[in-house]
Amino acid sequence: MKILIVNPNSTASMTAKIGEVAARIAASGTTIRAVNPLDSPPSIECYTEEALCVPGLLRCIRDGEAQGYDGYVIACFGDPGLDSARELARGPVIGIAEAAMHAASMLANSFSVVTTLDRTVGMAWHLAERYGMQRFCKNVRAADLPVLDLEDPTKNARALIRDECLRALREDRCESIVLGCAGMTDLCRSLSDEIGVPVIDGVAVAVKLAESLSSLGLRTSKIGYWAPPPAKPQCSLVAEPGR
Ligand code: 2AL
Repeated sequence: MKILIVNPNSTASMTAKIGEVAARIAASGTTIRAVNPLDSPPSIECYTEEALCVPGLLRCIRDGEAQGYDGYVIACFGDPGLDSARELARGPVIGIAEAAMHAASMLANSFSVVTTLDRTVGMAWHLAERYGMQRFCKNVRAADLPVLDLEDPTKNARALIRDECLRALREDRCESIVLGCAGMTDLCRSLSDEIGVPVIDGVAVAVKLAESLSSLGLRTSKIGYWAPPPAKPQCSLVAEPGR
């Protein structure tokens, strides 16, 4: 079984961290590879950056199909390009926000999302609505932390996130926490131990979901909504940059 994780931002240290955490939790027969486009924004913190990352992300999925991957994870909390990726892939494609929110709804009666910058709060609410999760989502809170501060040990990211999680438990009365960025993946276990409620990292859940759906022989349906995109002249969705 081969699972390809695509971090759609171009920060290689974050991709490596995501790949290490995923390899630790994957089953022994599963090969994990984590990649990122070279030409996408270094972090994705608004809708424009989401749109800019999608062509590179789709090229990663296209290449994954040529290399015979069984399933894919889109490792960015906005789940950018999720429907398009499903049009290109045979195997399951899982977004980390949809994975985390669904898992949270099965582990607790409610969750709050702890995300990075304030401007991503509305984006996470939009996702909760899209996935039918408003009934479980008590709040979306920003730790006021740029995504790339998660890569900088001097920025005290873990303490800021922990404090926001504790405020969520106190003020929102939520029963679990969803981490709102793929770059938080390495903090999940220790935060869960420290604050005493399930802390859900979408990267881990998405890897296990892609793995289990694929092991059940389940693939993306190709008869309608996620059928392959039609070929159109001068309009290759996945053309190389500059071509
Ligand atoms: C993210 C994420 O997961 N990766 C990234 O670059 N931005 N999400 C976020 N809420 O900031």
